[in-house]
Amino acid sequence: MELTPEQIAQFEEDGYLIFPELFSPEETAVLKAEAARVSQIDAECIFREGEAQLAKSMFRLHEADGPTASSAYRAASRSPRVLRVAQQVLGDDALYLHHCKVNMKAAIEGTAWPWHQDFGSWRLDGIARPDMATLAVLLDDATEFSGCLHLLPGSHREGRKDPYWDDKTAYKLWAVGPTAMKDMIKRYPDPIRVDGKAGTAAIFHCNLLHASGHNLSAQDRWQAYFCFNTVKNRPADVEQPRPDYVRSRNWTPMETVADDALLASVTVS
Ligand SMILES: O=C(O)CCC(=O)C(=O)O
Repeated sequence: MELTPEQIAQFEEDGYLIFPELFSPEETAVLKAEAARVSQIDAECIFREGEAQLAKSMFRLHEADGPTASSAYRAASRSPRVLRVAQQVLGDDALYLHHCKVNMKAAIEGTAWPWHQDFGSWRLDGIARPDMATLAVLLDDATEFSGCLHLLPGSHREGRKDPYWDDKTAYKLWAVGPTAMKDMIKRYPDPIRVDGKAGTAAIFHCNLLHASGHNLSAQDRWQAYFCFNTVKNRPADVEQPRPDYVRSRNWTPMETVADDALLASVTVS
């Protein structure tokens, strides 16, 4: 999938692009069913929340091996609609996935992600430059009520903000505190919602501020995330590196597959 020069300029200006219904209902149903299958597995790379211990975040679905491996996610991550888009916004064809995950915000119970920049965590993985972007795919219709993602347009241009360690959430992360966030929200256009039909996707820069609220609705809100880095920006050694499922050491440049590979994966898996 080729972006126009205007779309690339818009990514540089706003820090994101949105693609309504990038994946068809059939493709999205495959990704959703695969996420449901994987969520039943007991694995170190699946984080759970609440009394019912519902899956909140599951990692490493894109690799060919490991307990959470899924041929559908592997195909999706290499699809021209995912990998080729990431190559163009990052201006580099040699990319790998720092990680791939599915965030599952259960109806009524699924909790918030505070305002943060992904590079707040990824820098600590030993990555030198913010030459990274994430492509998110809605696996359910998403609304403000169900806790859709919000992006603060243009906020990536200020670079990284000093984060604090937020351990109040089910999946703990480096977040940006209230003082900096109030200041940023006042100075930038209103946050935009990544909402709409399942299959809709957004790609956003790793310094773009984003957050999402509690799922108050009766519908689950699941989303897949493909977090790309350039091979030449791969992490340097750090003390006590995070596990491979979140800080991948598979730095082989990814190759695109046929655009219908995701649906074909169902028949071969
Ligand atoms: O899934 C969400 O609502 C937000 C997830 C997110 O921002 C993250 O995992 O970094």
